[in-house]
Amino acid sequence: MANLILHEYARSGNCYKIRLTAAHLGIPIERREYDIMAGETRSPAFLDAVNANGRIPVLQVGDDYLPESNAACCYLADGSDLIPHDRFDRADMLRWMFWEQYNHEPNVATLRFWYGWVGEDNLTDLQRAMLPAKHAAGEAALTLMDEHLSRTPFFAGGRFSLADIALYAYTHVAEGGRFELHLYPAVEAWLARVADLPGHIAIDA
Ligand SMILES: N[C@@H](CCC(=O)N[C@@H](CS)C(=O)NCC(=O)O)C(=O)O
Repeated sequence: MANLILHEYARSGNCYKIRLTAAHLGIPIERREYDIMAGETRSPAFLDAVNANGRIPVLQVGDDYLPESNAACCYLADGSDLIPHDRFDRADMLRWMFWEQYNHEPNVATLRFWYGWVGEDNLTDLQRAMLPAKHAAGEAALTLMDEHLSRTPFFAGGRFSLADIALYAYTHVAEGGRFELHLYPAVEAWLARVADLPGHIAIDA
């Protein structure tokens, strides 16, 4: 495999997904840290060379740059047991990863960021107006996960896959977004199952 560099902000769940995938597969990755609060991913140099979308994570593969956390996880895990070999299960894994980006991350991760990084007193009027809707949408996502996980140990194909990694990243720190995980017992049991797997690593504090 070509030399791998993860352009990241270590406390980001999106960046953690990629490190967790690499840890499970025993793939070494060099890490390059950016201060997103100081706008380091918005500099002309970053926009020009790393990601025109101004965000991390970006997985650098040799001279090529791959933004989007779930795409980077797919690159690393290609051909491994973290991606189901069965055609339907593989598509089902992707279903949960797309769902994570549309229904989960924009609510659960965004509230963690607003409360934990921006600070409640510093939110704009628009962000403050969005709080109830973000909470409701995050709770709906956790409820749907809880219902699914009451019927199956992992998200797709009955076994651990990238879908679990994608969803674990921000769910296990959802309390930072003021979500109450004890309300979702099947989610809590799944979080413990994932954390107990060999190869698991913690997010950077
Ligand atoms: N859909 C993207 C989301 C990337 C994203 O939102 N990155 C955030 C940190 S988690 C970021 O770079 N924020 C800095 C900024 O927007 O300036 C992914 O999954 O990688």
